[in-house]
Amino acid sequence: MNFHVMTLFPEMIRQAMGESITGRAIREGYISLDVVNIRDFAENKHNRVDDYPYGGGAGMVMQAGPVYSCYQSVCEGIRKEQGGDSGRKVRVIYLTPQGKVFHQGMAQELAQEEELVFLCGHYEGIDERVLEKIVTDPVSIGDYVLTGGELPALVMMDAISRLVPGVLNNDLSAETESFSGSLLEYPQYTRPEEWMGEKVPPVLLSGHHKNIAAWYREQSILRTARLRPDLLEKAELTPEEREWVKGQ
Ligand code: 6GU
Repeated sequence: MNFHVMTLFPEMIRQAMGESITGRAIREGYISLDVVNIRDFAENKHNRVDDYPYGGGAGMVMQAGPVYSCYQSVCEGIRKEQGGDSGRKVRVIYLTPQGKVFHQGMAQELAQEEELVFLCGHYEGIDERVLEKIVTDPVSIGDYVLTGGELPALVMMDAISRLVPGVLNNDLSAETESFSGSLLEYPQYTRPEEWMGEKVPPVLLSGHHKNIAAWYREQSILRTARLRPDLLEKAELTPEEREWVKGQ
């Protein structure tokens, strides 16, 4: 997976992606990160990339020219890296509260791509004409307003990275964790066996793997029912499990 990020705050992207699991994945070559500063494509000597909105109104708008030049530079980089045009249309994700709301299924779909380009806006937005020319996927990360697209791009890259083969230590964990099958994770415990008078559930100390697996499943279903009943509707439960959770 090769991520390309167009932003006015390149350090924000590099710093966050350089830490923890994504940082290791980059160093080990499972993912790559190409961050491009839109300001490098400013068309004036003051390096300004925003201007007043036509029609008036509050705030500033990012100009089409620098964003488009930045995009062309990213595309040129991809072509060079691939040794010619792959024929595949690269997906350009524009982070905007007006986009489709990001979810795990979208992360799974995007993780299949070889290249992903993220366009992070700032100020009040970006000139619509360049968005129409280059954006394939407008995406939001939820119904609240942020100051820019950097944090949403980081959220998406984090969620996508962990689905790329090799990024997590075990291929299983990305599968079994929260939201696969739309169930929340079961509670987890580690040493000590008793903490502030609270004991670890005895089944986990039993060494009986079948019982433990059944308890995990039960806890996942219970948690989902209590905390996210909306998820339970589309969850993959057996008819027996559906009947059982009704009685809980
Ligand atoms: Cl993608 N951008 C901004 N600015 N705010 C958001 C968002 C994106 N998703 C939720 N809020």
